[in-house]
Amino acid sequence: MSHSLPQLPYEMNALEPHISANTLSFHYGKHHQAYVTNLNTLLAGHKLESASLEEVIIASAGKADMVGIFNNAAQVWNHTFYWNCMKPNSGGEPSASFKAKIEAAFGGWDKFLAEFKQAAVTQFGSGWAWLVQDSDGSLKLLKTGNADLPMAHGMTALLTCDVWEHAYYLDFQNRRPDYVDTFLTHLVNWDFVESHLR
Ligand code: MN3
Repeated sequence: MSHSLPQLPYEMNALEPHISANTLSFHYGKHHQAYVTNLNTLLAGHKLESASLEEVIIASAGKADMVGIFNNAAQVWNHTFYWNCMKPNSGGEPSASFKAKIEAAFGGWDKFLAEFKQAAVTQFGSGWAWLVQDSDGSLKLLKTGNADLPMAHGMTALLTCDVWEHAYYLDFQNRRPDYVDTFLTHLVNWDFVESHLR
């Protein structure tokens, strides 16, 4: 099967004034598209050519001869997940039951926000910050470098924030902490996040 760029779940300007249409036009239209194009090129004639995206990610994770396939497949998945982790006119909180789970796991809602921000800001270089559910059901924070993602470590992704510079540089320049604050305060789609709880 050939992989394709999923439709953005909102208009290109829908996240303004927080994330501009200019950022999304490059981030979705150029970067995400390039990962899809590169993946299809790398998989042409490959034994994983007809595998699903998740199957490609799991089969290539940690394999020295499939680094390029893993990086592009994981970035295709990560970006689709990231777009869906946001919605226009957000900025609320999760459902009472999900919020209670987060408060129990992290010692309070504000403590969770602070720890998520800390993970996102301290990921050195390019990568991702995540709220995940581990195999024992517990909620944890994770930061990963480059394309790495929770499913390669047996964890379920609930929420992610892209901290590659291409995600925020046009709108926030070097101010990654302001981008992460804005993401948490105005953009997270908590219904989507909660829908991945097992
Ligand atoms: Mn990105």
